[in-house]
Amino acid sequence: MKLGLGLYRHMLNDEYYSFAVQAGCTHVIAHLVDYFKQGDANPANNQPTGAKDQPWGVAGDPDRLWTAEELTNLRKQIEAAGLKLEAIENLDPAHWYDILLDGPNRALHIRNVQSILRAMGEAGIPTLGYNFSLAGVSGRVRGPWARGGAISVGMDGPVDTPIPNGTIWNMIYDQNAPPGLLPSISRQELWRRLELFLEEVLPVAEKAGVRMAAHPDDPPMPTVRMQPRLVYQPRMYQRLIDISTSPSNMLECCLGTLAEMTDDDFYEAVDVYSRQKRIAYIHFRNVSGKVPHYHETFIDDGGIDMIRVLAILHRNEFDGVMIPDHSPQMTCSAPWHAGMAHTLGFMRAAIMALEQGYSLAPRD
Ligand SMILES: [Mn+2]
Repeated sequence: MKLGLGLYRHMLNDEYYSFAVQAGCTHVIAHLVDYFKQGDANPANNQPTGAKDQPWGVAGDPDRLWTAEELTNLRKQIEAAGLKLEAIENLDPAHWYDILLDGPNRALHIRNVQSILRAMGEAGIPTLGYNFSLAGVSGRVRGPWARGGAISVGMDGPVDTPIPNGTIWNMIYDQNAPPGLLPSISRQELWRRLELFLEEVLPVAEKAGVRMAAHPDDPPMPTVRMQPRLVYQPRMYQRLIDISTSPSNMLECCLGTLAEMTDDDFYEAVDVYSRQKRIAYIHFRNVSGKVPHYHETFIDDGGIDMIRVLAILHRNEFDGVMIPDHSPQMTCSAPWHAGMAHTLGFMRAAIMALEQGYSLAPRD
């Protein structure tokens, strides 16, 4: 098991790389989408949440794809700092919105994703995290709900406000879109769009040596903002895996999101997916409660026994990267850093204990 740190675009610099190395990380997962651009609801040193039904910000330049050259430079910078670049997390909505919407630019957007996959292969970056969703991460609220009154995020009920035209995946891709709302589609139609997408991009990913890693729907509700979701119960990840046996068809396994789900046994899900060797990397996070009422917690303080999770992953010989995902904001001058350091310290201690063969079996 490898310890990594997820860094947002504005954190991709030497200061943050040093912090990662100092905390015991060997890997970085990089976000290239600028979630914080022109958004007023997101403090830059926290995870993006937006307001409950407000977008994170404006998507990137639709005509500027990430090139092999800039990706190679990023990998080299990260390697110069003593780390490895394991994955790029998330596609920019500007580059693929009509794949999600089945819109007029779909063919162009398929070529966009194929180009990005080839560029990543050329740059030697092994994984692309993605989230096939219309509403994206929306419907979450912030409050002093974690231990000691630390600010965390969560959900306080379903969010059913429809998505306005020009917004997808919780970001604005067209600021001049005509007024109006995105019509609801069926779940069957959304699965069809995902299947078609994977059919067209997985062969390119495989040839480029890049794994596509799917994040489950966060928050995992059957519908969010009047649109269906794909993976909102643990068992639904299997349908995604079964779409293709390609070694590039992988999971970005978000433990917090799985824990927020209402059905199935959480530990069994971790066991089943890690035994199938289809987990590309892991978002390590704890929560209390289930959708539509849950809060993110400190890593040692939620409903999930995170040591038990690590023991399952260790037993199944999971050798991928794990990153802290989110943490509550600790009260100090560097809330993001403190939250990450706390989570990383917990993870490192448990991983060391497991790898050194200490018995971590529960008493009963
Ligand atoms: Mn996650």
